[in-house]
Amino acid sequence: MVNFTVITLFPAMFASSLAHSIIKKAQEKGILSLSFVNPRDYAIGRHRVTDDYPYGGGQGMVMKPEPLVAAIEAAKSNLPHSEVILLSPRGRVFNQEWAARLAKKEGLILVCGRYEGMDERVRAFGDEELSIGDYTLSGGEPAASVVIDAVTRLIPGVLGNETSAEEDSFSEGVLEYPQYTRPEEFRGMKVPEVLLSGNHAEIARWRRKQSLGRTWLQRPDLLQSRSLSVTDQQLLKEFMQEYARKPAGNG
Ligand code: 4FV
Repeated sequence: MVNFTVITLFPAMFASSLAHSIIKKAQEKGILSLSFVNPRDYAIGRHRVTDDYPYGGGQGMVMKPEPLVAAIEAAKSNLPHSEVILLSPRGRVFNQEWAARLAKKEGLILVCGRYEGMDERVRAFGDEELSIGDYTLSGGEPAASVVIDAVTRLIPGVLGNETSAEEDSFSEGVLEYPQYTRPEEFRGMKVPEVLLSGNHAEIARWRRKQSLGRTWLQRPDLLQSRSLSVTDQQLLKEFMQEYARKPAGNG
């Protein structure tokens, strides 16, 4: 069971994105819980402000530390062993391995920034800082949805047999093999013969070769960070030779 608590000024943003598909089913199965804490409920004063001008001047506004930290502490009081994750472009970039680690946690508190970001002192109340990529969002909420989706898929009991996390891209550090379904021919493009052969050993071999080959073509960085078995090296060599023989333009 994973309990997500999202600290956000805009809980309504999650209403639609998390009310469908596997997230909804996981909640119904009691494998996942989702709750929201709004820093505005911890803001003081008539206007309950949660942001203010940056010391030292500059564009935009900064999220005030008091409402944010009060919200984090309220969330922790419900689930003391929770891990507090600050969503920000300064964090380490999220990946499948990190998602798998978080799927084993009991409690995850996701803190969403807004405006130009959070007061630096809020970082003292975070366990980790997570970025979903090197670009700037208008708020941490989309990043929180990404984390919740990627982690939920890896919680045991969430995915039925129609999809298995083991075969996910990146679950093994390589890209997924190409997938095909009916019709056998579409706009002159045929399904590879081997997939129609029923020869499961040949199909598995073709799929492994495609995964390695496409990783070599599209994400060579993923191959650099791992050593390949002799079989995989042979399959990749075969893919490279076939690829080199292909007339340019139909990769
Ligand atoms: C972000 C990211 C991100 C920065 C300022 C929200 C924005 C605003 N979060 N991965 N990339 N956050 O751009 O996680 O507060």
